[in-house]
Amino acid sequence: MAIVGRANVGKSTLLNALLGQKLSIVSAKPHTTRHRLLGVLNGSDFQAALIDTPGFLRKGRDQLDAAMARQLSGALGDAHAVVLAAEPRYPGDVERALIDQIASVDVPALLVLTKTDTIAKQKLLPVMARYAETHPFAEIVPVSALERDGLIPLAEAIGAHLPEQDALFPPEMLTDRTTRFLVGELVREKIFEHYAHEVPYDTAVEVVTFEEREREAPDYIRAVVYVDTPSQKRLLIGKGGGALKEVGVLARPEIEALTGRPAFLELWVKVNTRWRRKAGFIQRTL
Ligand SMILES: Nc1nc2c(ncn2[C@@H]2O[C@H](COP(=O)(O)OP(=O)(O)OP(=O)(O)O)[C@@H](O)[C@H]2O)c(=O)[nH]1
Ligand SMILES: [Mg+2]
Repeated sequence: MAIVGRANVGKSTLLNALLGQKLSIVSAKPHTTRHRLLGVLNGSDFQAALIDTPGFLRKGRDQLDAAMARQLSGALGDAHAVVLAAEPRYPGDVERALIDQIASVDVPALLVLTKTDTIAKQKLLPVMARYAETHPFAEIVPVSALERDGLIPLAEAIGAHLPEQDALFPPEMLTDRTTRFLVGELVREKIFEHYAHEVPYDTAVEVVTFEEREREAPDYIRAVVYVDTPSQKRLLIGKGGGALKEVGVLARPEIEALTGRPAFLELWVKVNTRWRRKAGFIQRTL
């Protein structure tokens, strides 16, 4: 079941809330998620392969945008069912474009109205009514992932609208992504949270070394943070390395929570001019 929607509506937060575990990175800035990411939700009598996707991009400027758009349309094309996530407002052009795509793949679609903690309850009904006119949604479920409100009805709706088939994944499997990838994402999340303007968008992270150690010895992790320009490199590193150090300080406990192991994290910054236009590089880091 692919989770699609406008950028920043809370798709990744929703995936994490449904799984009860942080898997997908989240930030207040749009276009945080660049990849499809599988999260396996095991209900009492169903298993759902939830796919987080990048926010909808109308017109790509470069290869990275194109790759992100492909991740979204690929996930939509493969899905047996779709969750359209939208903020609790009347549908806009992005939602209408996505509804057109959903209608063309002809699979059951749930509408999730996110962030319901941000509006008065009585304002929800007219929004739900307007959406119901745009597409025959199987169900419309209002949710606040932040307050964990509406998640149980949503999980039930997901279970109810999945096609009948055998479970695809062993019950202990949470995702298809490697720990290496998820660690790189956690570093990227901190950069999204803590740097302004284009820096997060011109940043890619690659974990180049991941050495698991014995017992109490911390795992040794080395990640390279790629930026577009020398001035971005200076910004990222900060005075006396302070800014980059802060990224490491924030990312490390989350990495340790993910692996359940102590970690030693070393970050390096490298300039890779115009990497957003380099298909090979994007493929390697996506
Ligand atoms: N108030 C409130 N904020 C939320 C809720 N869910 C998500 N947010 C916030 O919305 C912002 C975007 O959340 P994400 O989960 O990164 O959104 P996304 O749709 O995955 O965004 P992209 O990956 O950029 O497309 C973050 O600042 C979240 O904290 C919610 O239920 N209530
Ligand atoms: Mg996201």
